Amino acid sequence: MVGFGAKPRGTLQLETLMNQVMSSYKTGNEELDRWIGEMAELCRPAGVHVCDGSDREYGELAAQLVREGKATALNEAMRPHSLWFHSDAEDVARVEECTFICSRREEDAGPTNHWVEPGEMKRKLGGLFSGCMEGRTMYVVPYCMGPLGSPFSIVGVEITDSAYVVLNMKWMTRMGKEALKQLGNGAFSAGMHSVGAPLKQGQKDVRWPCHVKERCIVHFPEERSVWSYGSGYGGNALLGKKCLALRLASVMGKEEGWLAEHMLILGLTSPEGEKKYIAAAFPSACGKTNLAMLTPTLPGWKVECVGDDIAWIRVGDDGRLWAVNPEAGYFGVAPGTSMKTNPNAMRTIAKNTIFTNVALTGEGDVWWEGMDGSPPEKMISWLGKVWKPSDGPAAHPNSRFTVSAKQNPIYDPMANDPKGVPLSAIIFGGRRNGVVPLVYESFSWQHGVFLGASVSSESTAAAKGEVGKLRHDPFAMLPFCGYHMGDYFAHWLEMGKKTSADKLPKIYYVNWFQKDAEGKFLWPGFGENSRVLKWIFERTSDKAPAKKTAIGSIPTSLDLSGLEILTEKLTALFSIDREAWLKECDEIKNYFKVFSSRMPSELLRELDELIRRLH
Ligand code: SAT
Ligand code: MN
Repeated sequence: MVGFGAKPRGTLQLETLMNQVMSSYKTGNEELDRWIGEMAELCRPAGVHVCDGSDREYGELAAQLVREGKATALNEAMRPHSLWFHSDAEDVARVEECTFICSRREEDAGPTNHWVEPGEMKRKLGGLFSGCMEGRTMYVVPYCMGPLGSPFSIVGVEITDSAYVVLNMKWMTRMGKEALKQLGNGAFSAGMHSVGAPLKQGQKDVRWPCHVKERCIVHFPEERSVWSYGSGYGGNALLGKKCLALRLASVMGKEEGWLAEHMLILGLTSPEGEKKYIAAAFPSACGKTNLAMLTPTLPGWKVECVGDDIAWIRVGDDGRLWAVNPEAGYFGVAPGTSMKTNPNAMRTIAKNTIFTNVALTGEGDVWWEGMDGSPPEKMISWLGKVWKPSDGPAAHPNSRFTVSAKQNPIYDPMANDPKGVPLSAIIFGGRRNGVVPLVYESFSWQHGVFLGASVSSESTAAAKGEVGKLRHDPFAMLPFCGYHMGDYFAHWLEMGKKTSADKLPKIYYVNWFQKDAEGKFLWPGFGENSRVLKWIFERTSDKAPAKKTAIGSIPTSLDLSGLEILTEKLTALFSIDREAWLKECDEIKNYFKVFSSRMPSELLRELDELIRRLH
């Protein structure tokens, strides 16, 4: 790889570029060439750069950002080939209030999405994007979500005026030439992105250009397109991730009979060498990356990582559910990541990593709250100022690392297999300080779908707004479902009818986050979660004991060898407080009313059954 000191290739001037795009430059796809020309005309960039995805291109763009003062190259000896960015203080998370699903009919977006009539939204976007790239380079980023060569993969093209986005897309997707080859002359999902900060002649650029006042992330599900304006933050700007691989893909999945889910995928191998795959859905910043890369404390058990955020799930020829991770990298939350909590993540991010909004140490390395060791004496906080303890956290709570999955020491050997991996279990979970026990198993697929639909979790820093507030987040998909959530529940029920019950993965609910009266966590979590995974693993072949309770089946014994935990803590972890659960049921009942006539009656019946069992 070329070092960050390398000379950048000059970007072409508009005219040369337009000529090139229109006549000589061919991406190999006629519709794409036409679209690039049309967008260049609309956005009026100073140049166009079609990305090839090479290491050389990455090195040149990185060097350019360093020269412009937009990125800091980290200490080459401590964190080779890595970059530090810190954003505009207002542009640090997803913005759900400015995220829209503009389906033709309002009812198709459903009550949990923001909707604007597509024509009206397009007029607004036309205004926002007109001339929005003046003085900047327009990058064309072809990318593939899913393994190259797989018929199930989806090719997208993101047009962006952010070189930071290009660098992130390199690690998060299969990007550039390979994606164009996969595309051929086929159809692609179009994603337009601009930070919304045109540069007038002679004007000096800012470090993190954005236009937060006019931020909007807009999806047109019928056209499979996305328009994102005003933000450079990952979830808003890396359009292959939440926008395409979840919001648009969920719509495609509904139409074509598959699922696009906010789930990690892990492979779990027993001491006897038997391997099973598990997918798990948790809301953002609730530990998906940690679970996906877990180091078991139970001897002989091994976890390997297929993905940490998104799963596409289909019924395979054998009738089992097969899952693919459409991404190629991790966009993980940094704070709390350490050699103790997630050594595999720490090893993964040892080099070739982009850090955003963490703190920068005096030695030119990175730091965040919850990292090993005490804070370094000298640090620049994520705000770009010399840090003092009285300033609050040195790293933003939603600060992130971006890194290729290939660097993960426990990258699963099947992670690139076009078929995916067969699922034995699906887990749902949220961040709940009480009520929900450590783990329980659903009685059936339909009951499992009810569990997914009833997920509630405390809000985190991954989205703008208050942190720690309990909200319903069905299937951890509330911010990511591209259509009516009632129809989504029905689609999950339908998926269960596509195959026989014995082929379906078993469904579980876990809660690592219960607290005692003093606010301390009852369960140690992290590597100790392997004890719960072992129980699930053995349950899927009917080898572990369980007892039926009103809410589901719970373990009668959990492997606690080598773990010191007080009996009263264990009792609390599995206690089912009838009154609290009846209150929970009231909550769920109220919430389900939001979906009115599109709420599947099966799930209402599941709720009635649960109430009956609790009584
Ligand atoms: O910001 S992202 O949407 O990319 C990550 C997350 O919130 O899950
Ligand atoms: Mn996520």
